[in-house]
Amino acid sequence: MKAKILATVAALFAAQASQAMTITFNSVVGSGTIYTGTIEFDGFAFTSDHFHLFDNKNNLAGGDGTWMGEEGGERGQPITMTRVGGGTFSLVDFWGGEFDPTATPAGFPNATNLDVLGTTATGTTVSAHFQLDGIVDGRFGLPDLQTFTLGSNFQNLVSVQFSGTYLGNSAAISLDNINVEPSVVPVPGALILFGSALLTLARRRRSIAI
Ligand SMILES: [Ca+2]
Ligand SMILES: [Ca+2]
Ligand SMILES: [Ca+2]
Repeated sequence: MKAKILATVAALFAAQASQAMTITFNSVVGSGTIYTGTIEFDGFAFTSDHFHLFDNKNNLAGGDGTWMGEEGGERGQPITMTRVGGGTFSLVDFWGGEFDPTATPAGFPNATNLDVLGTTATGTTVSAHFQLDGIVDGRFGLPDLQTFTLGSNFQNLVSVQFSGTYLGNSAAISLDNINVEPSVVPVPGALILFGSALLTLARRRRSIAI
């Protein structure tokens, strides 16, 4: 009986475990439209003062279907992601890269480094600094975006900010296929069942002791 109760509780909480998911941006046609503010994908909000969604019809960096990008120079603005309606998540990995094969340092330079800054639910910050490979030959040819993997400290996050730099200044980046694990808060019903299971166990132990 005890094993059965514990198995039920374990199954209950396994069902509540977070599920990994990939944000592809592919639900929106990447027309190159300038976005100012927020656009939502798969329960996540992406916010910036100036960013774009492109696809492989544009001869920019080659993403996987639609991808998100921001330019450098005076237009270079960080992109911040949060969960719609609040909540925490883990950032596992993402595709990142430069932005425009024709970009020049004098214009809107491609980033040589991509920085990721996470803020946790307790207010602490975690950061990761990635070096880009300099490969950005457009949608054909070589892969332009690399996969960057975050450490285990990128969890319990309330927001993540992506930004690029070239010689210390704001520079252009692209993002795609962001793998996240949204945290799942156990529903009240599950907590009640868990409490009931513990109570039953306690009673059985007491009756055995008597
Ligand atoms: Ca995509
Ligand atoms: Ca690249
Ligand atoms: Ca390419």
